[in-house]
Amino acid sequence: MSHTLAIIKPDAVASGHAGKILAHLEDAGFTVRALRMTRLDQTQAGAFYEVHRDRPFYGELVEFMTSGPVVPMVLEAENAVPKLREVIGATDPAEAAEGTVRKLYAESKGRNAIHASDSDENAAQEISFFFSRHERLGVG
Ligand code: 3AN
Repeated sequence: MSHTLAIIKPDAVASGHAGKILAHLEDAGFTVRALRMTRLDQTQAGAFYEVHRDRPFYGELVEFMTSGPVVPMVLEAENAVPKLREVIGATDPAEAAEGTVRKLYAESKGRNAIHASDSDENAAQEISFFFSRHERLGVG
């Protein structure tokens, strides 16, 4: 079993889709190992998206991710990272496959409902960013 980090983003929390997205992920075979609702400040969101600092959408991304509550969670499954990327679909909902979380719930490339780690290395880093060892119940 391996682990990945998902974040239900402010657009999906605000539109009342957090519960449906959580159910979707559980139905897809993930076990939730840690979860909370929180609101990121500019410093936290800036640090989380540090790798995108030079991208033209960085400012917009940080502003959006601090605009309301988010729901980060640790998910467990076999091949959790690639499996979750498949379940959430392409970054742009217009290009996301039918039945994926982004196809169902995302509004646009920026307001795209959910984040998922893109490698095992980043998953470990992102899990530690949000959850202490105690909170993730001894996992990872
Ligand atoms: P993914 O979330 O699918 O890994 P990345 O890593 O290319 O996509 O981008 C990270 C985040 O930056 C995306 N989740 C999205 O919210 C935001 N983003 C990506 N491209 C754009 C864009 N062209 N305009 C606004 N936001 C974007």
